[in-house]
Amino acid sequence: MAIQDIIAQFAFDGALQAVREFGSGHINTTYLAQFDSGKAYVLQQINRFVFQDADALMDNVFAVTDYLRERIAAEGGDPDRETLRFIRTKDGKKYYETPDGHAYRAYLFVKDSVCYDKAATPALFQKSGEAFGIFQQRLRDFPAATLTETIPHFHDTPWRFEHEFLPALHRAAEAQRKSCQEEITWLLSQRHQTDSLTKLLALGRLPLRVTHNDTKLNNVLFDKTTDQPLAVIDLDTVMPGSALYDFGDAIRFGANPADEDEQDLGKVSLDLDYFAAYAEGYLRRAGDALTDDEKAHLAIAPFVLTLELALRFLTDYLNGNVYFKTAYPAHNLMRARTQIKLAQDMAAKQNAMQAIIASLS
Ligand code: ADP
Ligand code: GN1
Ligand code: MG
Repeated sequence: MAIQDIIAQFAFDGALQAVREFGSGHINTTYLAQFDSGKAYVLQQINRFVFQDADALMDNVFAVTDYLRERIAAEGGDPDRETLRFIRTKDGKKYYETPDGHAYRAYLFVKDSVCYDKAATPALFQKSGEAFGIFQQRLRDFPAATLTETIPHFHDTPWRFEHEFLPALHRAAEAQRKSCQEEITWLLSQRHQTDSLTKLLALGRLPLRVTHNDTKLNNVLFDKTTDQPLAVIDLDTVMPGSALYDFGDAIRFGANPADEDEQDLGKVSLDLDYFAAYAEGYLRRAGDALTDDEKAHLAIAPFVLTLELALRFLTDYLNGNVYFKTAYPAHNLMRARTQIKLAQDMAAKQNAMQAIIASLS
């Protein structure tokens, strides 16, 4: 179905002027549609391999954004700039399903906004920490039980090890396994580290909260002129989780000066200045939404989340690249390598991270 015909299904303001693909995510396909009313909208094809229950997914994001809009309005903010405004179809549905089963949803494009794949300075990264801290603070009383866990076991690192990585390893052809033997050996040696966060949740030492679960820097919108953080986007994985998942994943992606798929591993490391800047911004804004136990364990989260992503990327490589978008056959292997290098650097800097958190708490 032509993209123009899909756009025509939504209750947009004005007549379509132009549409183009944009964004750099690994999961959804994203379009920007410009209208003669002066408004622009983001149209996204939902990846149904990743999100099997589109109804539950869209119920989640409508519920969370409606809740955030109320909170933002009560604080005197602008809900159309500080969170996503989803647009229903002309017949009132939360997404449009094409006759051949593809699902699309739409929301308002935030004008004069920008997303970064990399923070040029620690100060900018600190602002993304503020954005996720504010997000956590605003959602602290959201009724978690009303949300569906759209991807079960999303940050259940030991589950990903046992039920995804090991089976993929056993299924893979020998040649494929040999091409990443070193990575496999290292990951197998880290099995005992996979449950560092989940065991704390199971013991009740970490509370289950409504969290974002995909806190990459490019999931924060900044104001194009002032560089102030505007909104947290990419809300598909908002589910019950741990604040430590959000903190760890943000550090994993944003405190490494290299790209997630950098081939020169010499460039991959944990930058402690970036770590300190993010932690300061996040803690200041999340404030009393976090418990002392959560704060005390923040420093171990980046390692666990980085180990988890190494497992997920290598699993997808062994499975023949069925989950993440890839540009070449060894793309997921390159991503797994950067994550392993980064996790090793984080392990070496564990005490330094702990000292920074202690100085901020
Ligand atoms: P993905 O799941 O593919 O990562 P995102 O929801 O993160 O999809 O969107 C991809 C990119 O599109 C973002 O990184 C951002 O650059 C841009 N984008 C998404 N939503 C908006 C919005 N409401 N306003 C402006 N830009 C947006
Ligand atoms: C995916 O959609 P995107 O690119 O923001 C993935 C995250 C990974 C990330 C790694 C639903 O996020 O879990 O951390 O890639 N999202 C999903 O870059 O699996
Ligand atoms: Mg994204």
